[in-house]
Amino acid sequence: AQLKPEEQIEYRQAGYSFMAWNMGKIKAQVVDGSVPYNKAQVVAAANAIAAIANSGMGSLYGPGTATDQMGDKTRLKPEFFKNLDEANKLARNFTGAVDKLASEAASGDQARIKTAFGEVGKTCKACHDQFRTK
Ligand code: ASC
Repeated sequence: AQLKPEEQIEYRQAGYSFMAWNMGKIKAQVVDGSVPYNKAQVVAAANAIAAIANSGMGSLYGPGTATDQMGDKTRLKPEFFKNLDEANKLARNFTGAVDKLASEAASGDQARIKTAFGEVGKTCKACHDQFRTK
């Protein structure tokens, strides 16, 4: 059965929250250097992000799950549902960048991981800029 709008919002927020935790680990080790680089941890983090991003999150963006109906439970702009082709394109850019981050993590090349991490961040931001309220 289709999840209720409240449930869709809860699960997608849980997914983004867990991805953000893992992005933070990669950032600390590979971008900031505030934590020593540990290949296995970065691989695990990148794989966790990829698994979540590729788990079918699109099904958590059903009708009635934007701010017009759900108020401050979500930051999803109602415009999302009028621009689904654009939303799908942004989602594909995101999963593509995440898959690249996972493959670079496996290589262990920190410079390449850093670049791929930056590319993932851009695809996060592209969707926020268009479809997330401030
Ligand atoms: C993160 C996070 C985001 C993105 C974004 C990239 O780690 O929580 O929302 O990266 O900041 O621009």
